[in-house]
Amino acid sequence: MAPPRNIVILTGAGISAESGIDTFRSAGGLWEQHRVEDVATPEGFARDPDLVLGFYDMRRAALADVAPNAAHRALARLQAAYSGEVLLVTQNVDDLHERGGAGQVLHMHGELKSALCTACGTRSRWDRALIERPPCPVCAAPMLRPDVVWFGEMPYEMGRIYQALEVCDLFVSIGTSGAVYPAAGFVQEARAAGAHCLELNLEPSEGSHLFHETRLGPASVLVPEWVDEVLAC
Ligand code: BV8
Repeated sequence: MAPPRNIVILTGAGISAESGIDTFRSAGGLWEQHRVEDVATPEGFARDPDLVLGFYDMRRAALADVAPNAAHRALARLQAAYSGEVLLVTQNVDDLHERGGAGQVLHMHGELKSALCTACGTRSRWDRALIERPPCPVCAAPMLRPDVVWFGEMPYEMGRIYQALEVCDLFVSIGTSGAVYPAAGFVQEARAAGAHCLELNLEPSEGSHLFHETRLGPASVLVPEWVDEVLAC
C-alpha cells in the first residue's frame, strides 16, 4: 500500500487520560461530577455564570499539574517527520498537544487557555481565572467567558476540517467515544472520500463499526507504535 498522502487525526479526552486529565464519560469522569446542562451549555452559563466560570477556572488551573504523555509526543514527531500532510484536530480543550511539541493543532471545541469576549467577540490567550470578571484586553468590558464550544454552539474550523476530510487517505481517531457530533461523524465523511479509517482506543467506541481497523489499548502505547509504522513506510 502506497504511503498515505493526506492524514487527518482526531483526538479526544482518552489521549490525555494517562496525563491525569479526567475523561468525560468514564466512571467518576467530568460528566459524573457536573451536569452537562449546567456547565457546558449557553443556557447553563446564563443561569449560573459563577458555577460555569469556576468550573473552567478549576480545569485551566489544573493544567499546571499535568504533562503531555508519549502519545502527544509521538503525534508531534509524526507532524515533524512525515513527508505528506498531517492535520491534527482535537476535541480537547487542554494544551497538551502543543506542550508535547505539536505544531498546528485545530481545537474544534476551543481551549482553556483562551477567553472569548461576549461584548466584542475577541478571542484572547488567557491563563488566569475569569470568575473575578477581568476586563477584555481589547474593549475593556468585563464580559469574558471560557473560549470553549458548548453544546448547541458551532464548533471552530469546520470548513477546514471538512475540506481535509474530503481529500484524506487515512483517518485516525484516538481516545474518543464517538458520542459527540459533528466530530463523531468525521469517520463517515472520511469513508465517503475513500480513506482508510483506523481507531486507536482503550475500548470500542460508539462508531467502531465504521472503522476498517480498531486497535484496543492505552494511547501511550498504541500511538507511538502506529507512528513508527507510518514513518517506516
Ligand atoms: C453542534 C467543550 C451545530 C467543552 C464539548 C447529531 C446527532 C445527535 C446530536 C447532535 C447531532 N449534531 C449535534 C448534536 C448535538 C450535540 C451532540 O453531539 N450531543 C450528543 C451528546 C448527542 N453536539 C453539539 O451541540 C455540537 N454543536 O452540533 O452545532 C452544528 C452541526 C453540524 C456542523 C456544525 C454545527 C457541539 C458539541 C461540543 C460540546 N463541547 N467540549 C468542555 O470540554 O467542557 S464536547 C466534550 O465532550 C469534548 O470536547 C468531547 O467532544 C466530548 C467528550 O468526548 P470524548 O473526548 O470522546 O471523551 P469521552 O470521555 O466521551 O470518551 C473518552 C474515550 O477515550 C473513551 O472511548 C475511552 O475508552 C477512551 N480512553 C480512555 N482512556 C484512554 C482511552 N483511549 C486510549 N487511551 C487511554 N488511556
